[in-house]
Amino acid sequence: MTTQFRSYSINTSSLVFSSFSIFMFAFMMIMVFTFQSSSFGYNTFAFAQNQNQSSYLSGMNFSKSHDVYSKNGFLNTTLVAEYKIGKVGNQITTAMVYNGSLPGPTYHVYPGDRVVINLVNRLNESTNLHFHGMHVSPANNSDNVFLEIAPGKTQQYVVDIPKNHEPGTNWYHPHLHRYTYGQVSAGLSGMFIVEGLEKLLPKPLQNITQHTFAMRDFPFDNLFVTTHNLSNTVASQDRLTVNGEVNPVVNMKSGETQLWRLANIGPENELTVEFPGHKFHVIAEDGSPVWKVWDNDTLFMQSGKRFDVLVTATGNGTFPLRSLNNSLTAPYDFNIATVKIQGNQKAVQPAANIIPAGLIPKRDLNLVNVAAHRVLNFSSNDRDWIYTINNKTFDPNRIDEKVKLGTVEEWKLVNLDKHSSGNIHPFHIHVNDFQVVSVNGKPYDAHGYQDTVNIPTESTVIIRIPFDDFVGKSVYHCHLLFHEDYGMMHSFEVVK
Ligand SMILES: [Cu+2]
Repeated sequence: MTTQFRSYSINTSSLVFSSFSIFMFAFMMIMVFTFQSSSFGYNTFAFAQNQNQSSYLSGMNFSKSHDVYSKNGFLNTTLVAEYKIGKVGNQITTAMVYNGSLPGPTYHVYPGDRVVINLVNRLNESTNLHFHGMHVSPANNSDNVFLEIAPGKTQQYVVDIPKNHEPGTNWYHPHLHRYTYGQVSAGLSGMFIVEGLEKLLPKPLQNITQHTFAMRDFPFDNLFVTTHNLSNTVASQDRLTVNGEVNPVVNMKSGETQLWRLANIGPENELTVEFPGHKFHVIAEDGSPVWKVWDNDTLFMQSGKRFDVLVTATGNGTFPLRSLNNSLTAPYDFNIATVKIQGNQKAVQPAANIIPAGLIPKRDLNLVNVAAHRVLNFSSNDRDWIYTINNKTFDPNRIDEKVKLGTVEEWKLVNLDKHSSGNIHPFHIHVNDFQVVSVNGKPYDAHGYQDTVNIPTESTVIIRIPFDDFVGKSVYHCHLLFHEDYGMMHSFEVVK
């Protein structure tokens, strides 16, 4: 049930222990107690009875994630980032949460919508917001990760979703350099779903039952949440949660086909997802519907990765949805969820007859002119916590790559780290999806576009990126958020 944190060698001198944060945490705890004791008439007595802190705290919890839908082309909402104490599994923990829930609210939007989110920062540190996988403007108060929202401040985000935006599963999380790993680890992430994917399926599947699996490792210890002092977490354990729960139950009827939106919205751990005896039919990757539906027994999902899959229940009984042993962060299998398949009286059409060959026309970037070739070398210095692209750590005031709007570029992504380091680097670029062209010199038969691709150790991945629609400054980076915070991020600017 537990997975282990990726271990970093400890270098305490590179982190300043924040006594101010400890003070704020103590202050917050007092406020929480004061608020709770005044909210019940009989609470003075109850408080006196509950002198044991853990029994008192056991009454508190995170809320369930709410579904928030846009209406008539508009979604106007408030997102409050704050601290909260609650339970993950049976363990009490302090988290950073959006609107009190774990994970944050799930937003359901449609192509053409205007999304207005008032982000209220009630943390004791700065934060901001990124919409991972969305093809939207990176400028001004849209998907702009260069904004910094100070403690106590509110920032209005306005995100205009293009009318031709693809339906699929995306997500949101803080993206402030140096704070991203700590804040996402502590609980800040949520789902952002562009509706309409099932409309691209054959008629019999258009009213299909859907489940979202917002998967993330959790919790860190309480001290980490307020101080981000990593030396506290190196030897600790975490648990995988799905929609805030440990090993939840999913019900299916035998023969039924469901649409599962699988998303790794955690800070760094990889999952190798398997549903024994069943195949995943992938209909969208990273929020992009595929031109070629493919199936596999397992799906490798690094931080940030999404797969929308069709699954047809076979047999009858209880089956684990699990993550397989990987040598990096979880050297053993563990459950993600438990699937209960019940016998179905009604005959259900076998899935093989209705699963489509593809959802969209193929747009092969192998066939287009390439305007520029670039090489990006990723390398790690684990001892000093320095992670670089082309030997440079992130500098928000430097533009690393200048790109012309309306062109397609070919980028060669090279992971210089040795196999023995275990340092894979999941590459992610904002705003613009890409097609993988080759892996280690071998042509890659892409099924569609993606926004995150793993660069294994001692490996080269070549991608082609169309820079359509949006000018402005944005970033690409390694999606192991620890690597990102310690330098492995660069900026690019799209110009006319
Ligand atoms: Cu990395």
